[in-house]
Amino acid sequence: QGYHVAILGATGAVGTRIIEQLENSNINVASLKPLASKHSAGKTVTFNGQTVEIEEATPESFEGIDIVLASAGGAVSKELLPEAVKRGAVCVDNTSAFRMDENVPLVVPEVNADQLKNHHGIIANPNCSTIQMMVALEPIRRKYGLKQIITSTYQAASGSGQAAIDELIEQVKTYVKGEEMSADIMPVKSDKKHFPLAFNLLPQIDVFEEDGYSHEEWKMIHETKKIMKNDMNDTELKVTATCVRVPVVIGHGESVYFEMDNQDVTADDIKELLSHSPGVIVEDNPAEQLYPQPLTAEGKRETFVGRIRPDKENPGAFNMWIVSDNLLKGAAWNTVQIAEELVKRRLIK
Ligand code: 11C
Repeated sequence: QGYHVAILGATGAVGTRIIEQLENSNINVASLKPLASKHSAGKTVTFNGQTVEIEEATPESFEGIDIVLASAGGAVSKELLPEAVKRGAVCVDNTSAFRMDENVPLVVPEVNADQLKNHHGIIANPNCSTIQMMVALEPIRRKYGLKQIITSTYQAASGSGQAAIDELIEQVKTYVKGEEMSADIMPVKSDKKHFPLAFNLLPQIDVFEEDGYSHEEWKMIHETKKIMKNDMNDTELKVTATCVRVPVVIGHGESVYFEMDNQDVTADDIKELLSHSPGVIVEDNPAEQLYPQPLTAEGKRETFVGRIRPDKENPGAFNMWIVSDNLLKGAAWNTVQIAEELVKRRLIK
């Protein structure tokens, strides 16, 4: 008994963490099939102490598979996940390929696990910076209603994958030697120009849209609206974002300004609410210099919040600082957590 699970994109920064999170999940795994491009076929991964060989991903790879956890890029998901669904598998996709499809639930389990029942074979995992903001803000929206969110993000290099981390480390070494840094990957590998991230800030994550917003900013706005709309009875939520890449390896930070419908809420009310909210840890004590940091969030599944304080000018508005491990809650753990929920709710054949 147990589930036959395929990992699509088993060699990447997220794929390797999906395997680790699956080992530490409550899913009974009967077999694990790591899949990747032809280039990685024949390499191995370790799962529950066993060495398992990586196979090249093809449509036939999904015969007999119950669950697919995918993180091999949008184009691969678009091509292969419908093939997996045709063969009876349920897929949790970490890419942006299907997120805005109205037949695809976009799920953060702490927020909208009830949407899983509407799946047609594919469930989308939101963008990392969206996920952590939803975990922290949904309890506030539910209890007090939300009118507006304005966020500025401080996003780690690992959001762009292992090659971006390697480039950042190399730039740091070059800089301290007093030599000129080179850049080929950041901010966006496929874009025209590249700039060093080390000792720098890049206000570009993903490509720019025609309206001047980056695609990462677009995702934060539209994914937030899709996720928070599910059982929403409050007024139309306004969302805007500025996304910045910072020279941090793991852990996205977000400065979030939010306005509630309720104007009588205090900082203590919000701290109390969040300290009992699923997946949230409050680290907020300025007197003790206690606040969330990427280095202390790394390797954890939770979302950390702090610096919770009322805005001085606008009643019902607050500022807050949110940090989470973008590769875990932002990607691998949220993906495996969705699979756990699917199993718990008997939504996998
Ligand atoms: C970044 N948020 O930090 C991106 C990475 O849509 O899943 C995740 C991209 C996505 O670059």
